[in-house]
Amino acid sequence: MADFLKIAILGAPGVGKTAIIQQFLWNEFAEEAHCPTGGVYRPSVVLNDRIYHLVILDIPASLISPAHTLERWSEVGDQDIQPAHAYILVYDICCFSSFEYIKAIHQLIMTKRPAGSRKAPILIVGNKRDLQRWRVAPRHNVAALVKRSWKCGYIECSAKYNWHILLLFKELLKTVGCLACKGAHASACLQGGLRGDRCVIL
Ligand SMILES: Nc1nc2c(ncn2[C@@H]2O[C@H](COP(=O)(O)OP(=O)(O)O)[C@@H](O)[C@H]2O)c(=O)[nH]1
Ligand SMILES: [Mg+2]
Repeated sequence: MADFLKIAILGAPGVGKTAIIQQFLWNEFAEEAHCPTGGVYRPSVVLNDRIYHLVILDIPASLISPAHTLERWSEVGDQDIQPAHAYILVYDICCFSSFEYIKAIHQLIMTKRPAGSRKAPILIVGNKRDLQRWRVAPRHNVAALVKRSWKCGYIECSAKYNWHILLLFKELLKTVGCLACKGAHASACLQGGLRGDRCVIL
């Protein structure tokens, strides 16, 4: 049996949204900034003998920013985009304004969420962990705020060094409630799969 999951990745320009996706899909990292147009990716993920077909929306800040509305998500290149099943909000741990940015986006999601609807989980991701000597706030302070006040998951990663990239997608799937077998977390491994739209075994 396969499940379809739409995951929207949001955050200020330059925080590493595209870099995270590229590491996840292709184990690649580019030092230069990616084209800011975003994109839609459709990898398949195998987790505990189940296949999940993901639609990952790399949403450019020009489309959705704290000044915009969530209705504009339908403009992201896929005609039938519905509200996402899960959100990844990325900030740069060295950039305070990028945290303020996702704080506003989080508020926007909460405001636009239809009353009584099943809550799509939101995972907060602090990227650029490799630059942590320049971080603007202690990790435990941010994690506590995000978990206690926002009721969101929190994870830090480095897209540059492919550190915690798999873990963050796995955490997200767990949170979505897709983890059929909760005991099998330690043996995470990535296997090269299909070209282009990859098949990832978590
Ligand atoms: N040092 C470091 N740089 C990163 C990391 N992730 C992304 N970058 C760099 O940050 C810049 C912006 O990345 P990009 O993925 O284009 O950001 P986006 O606008 O959020 O999609 C690029 O120069 C990347 O090389 C990371 O984990 N560590
Ligand atoms: Mg980008």
